[in-house]
Amino acid sequence: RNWKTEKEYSDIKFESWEGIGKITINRPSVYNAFRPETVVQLIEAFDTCRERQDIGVIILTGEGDKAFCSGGDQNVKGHGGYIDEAGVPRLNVLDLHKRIRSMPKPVVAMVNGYAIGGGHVLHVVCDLTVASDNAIFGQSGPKVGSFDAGFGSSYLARHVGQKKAREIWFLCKQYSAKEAEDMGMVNKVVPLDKLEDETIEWCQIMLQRSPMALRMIKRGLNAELDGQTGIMELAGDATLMFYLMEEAQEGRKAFLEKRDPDFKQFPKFP
Ligand code: 2NE
Repeated sequence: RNWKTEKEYSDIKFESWEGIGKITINRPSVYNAFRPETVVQLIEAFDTCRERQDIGVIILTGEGDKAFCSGGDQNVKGHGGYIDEAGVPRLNVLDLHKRIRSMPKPVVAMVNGYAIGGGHVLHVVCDLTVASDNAIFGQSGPKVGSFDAGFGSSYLARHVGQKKAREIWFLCKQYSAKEAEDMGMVNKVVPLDKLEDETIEWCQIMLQRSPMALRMIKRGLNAELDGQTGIMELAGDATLMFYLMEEAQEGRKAFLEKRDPDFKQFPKFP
């Protein structure tokens, strides 16, 4: 595949090919742990994918065959968060979770090794997870002085159920890709050398589907869980669809033409 580099970054790779955006955490020496700068770069790449008309689905993965992501970089963990280059403590990965959640296009985690701690949370917040058979899943927060009681817990419980979610967090055990698939938090497990092919195939199928239909399904599934924020995003897309209708155009036209709008011409569906 002829992946085109979209932009050069220090901590990530951002590429695209035939409608697919591929974002790779590129810090293999620390098992693709993220520091604040990594997260800033991930957010920029995801924001670009959101804006780009020619990108319909996004893959998130890690460089190499050892790790998808091992969570926050323990080398820069300080008081109050992960310390950025300016010395400011941050937990900006939560902003990335929100971006992935809000992304009106499918996001697929292509898990190529360890998905541990905050790396596990990243695969949890993606819409789909395709994993290689050497992938290992687990939480480590309560072992290393951290936790994610947000999407990393509550949304995880929607995947695997409350008992399993509590087990994953309380015990911090590691689970094989097969166990993760059996629990319902992984969609498909394939041999490592087939991982990208399989993920691309899933992406290509989704690219053939109606983008608006996929968007509305994601919004609806999120809205059930995300309270007022979820309803707001679903409602925002309802407004988008309304703006595409003649009925909404009539209101705008009438205002600009300084006349009363004629909404009687539009059907009142049962
Ligand atoms: C991932 C795991 C289980 C792999 O174990 P193993 O034995 O196969 O490899 P090893 O030797 O531990 O790791 C390989 C290299 O990667 C570095 C290691 O220090 C090691 O470096 P060298 O000794 O070769 O120089 N490395 C791995 N993970 C790292 C990390 N997160 N930060 C910095 N360097 C890392 C094993 O490595 C592991 O358990 N890693 C730590 C996982 C972890 O605790 N992550 C943070 C959890 S908290 C979090 O992510 C978080 C959150 O809970 C809430 C919000 C935001 C973030």
